[in-house]
Amino acid sequence: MTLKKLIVIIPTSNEEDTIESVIKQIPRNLATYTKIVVIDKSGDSTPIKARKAGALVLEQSFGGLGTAFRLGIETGIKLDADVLVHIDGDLQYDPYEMPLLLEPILRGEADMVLGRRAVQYKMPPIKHVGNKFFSWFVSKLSGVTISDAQTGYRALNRKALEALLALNGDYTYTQESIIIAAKRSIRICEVPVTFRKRTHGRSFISLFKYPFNVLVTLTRAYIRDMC
Ligand SMILES: Nc1nc2c(ncn2[C@@H]2O[C@H](COP(=O)(O)OP(=O)(O)OP(=O)(O)O)[C@@H](O)[C@H]2O)c(=O)[nH]1
Ligand SMILES: [Mg+2]
Repeated sequence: MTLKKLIVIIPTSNEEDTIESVIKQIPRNLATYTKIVVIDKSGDSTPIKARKAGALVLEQSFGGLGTAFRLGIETGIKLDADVLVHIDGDLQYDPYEMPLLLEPILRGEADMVLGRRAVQYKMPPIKHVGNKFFSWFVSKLSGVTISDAQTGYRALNRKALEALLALNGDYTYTQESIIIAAKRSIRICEVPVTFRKRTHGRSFISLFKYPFNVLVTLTRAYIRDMC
């Protein structure tokens, strides 16, 4: 498959220190046409900087990161994407590595490619344990072996985009998107990517809210798909 239209979605919540670098480092030679869309929920200068760097900015008026992801999926479909890449706006993932995520889709071997954080800084132990637990749990629920279910770097073809319109979670999307995709026969694979320490801004993850919200979302998704 040759890539005609690539849409890159970046969710941001107060990422004014990194958003320009993320946008500028996205390779522009991967498709005939590339559009970068920032889904922003910030009170800082992120949207101004994103527009200056050439992105289309959509302001998110309600909800959390799950809502932002879903808005990104709908936008990708509206803009007629062949492939959509979703990358966090805090520069923890490397935009130059985008071809690694596109390759399995372009070779026709996968519909959704997850950037597995293979080369990475040492995560705080609690995050590391949480990541291992939820990756195991998502693998059990989905029937697909996933080693990094919480990644913020992924590529999706049109078939995967349409399947993920079924997403419901408002708080986050990472684990639910894998369960929904697996239940709809979307071919999922993981490729190793680099993951860096956050150097600016703040994580949205709260150690108390996160596991609770994820468990509720996953249980709902599982029950919905079983019925
Ligand atoms: N539009 C939007 N973006 C969000 C929201 N919450 C977080 N983000 C963005 O989503 C991306 C992922 O959030 P992070 O806080 O980095 O989550 P994380 O990478 O799992 O956690 P850290 O490793 O601690 O950074 C970042 O670009 C955030 O700015 C939200 O409610 N709306
Ligand atoms: Mg982050």
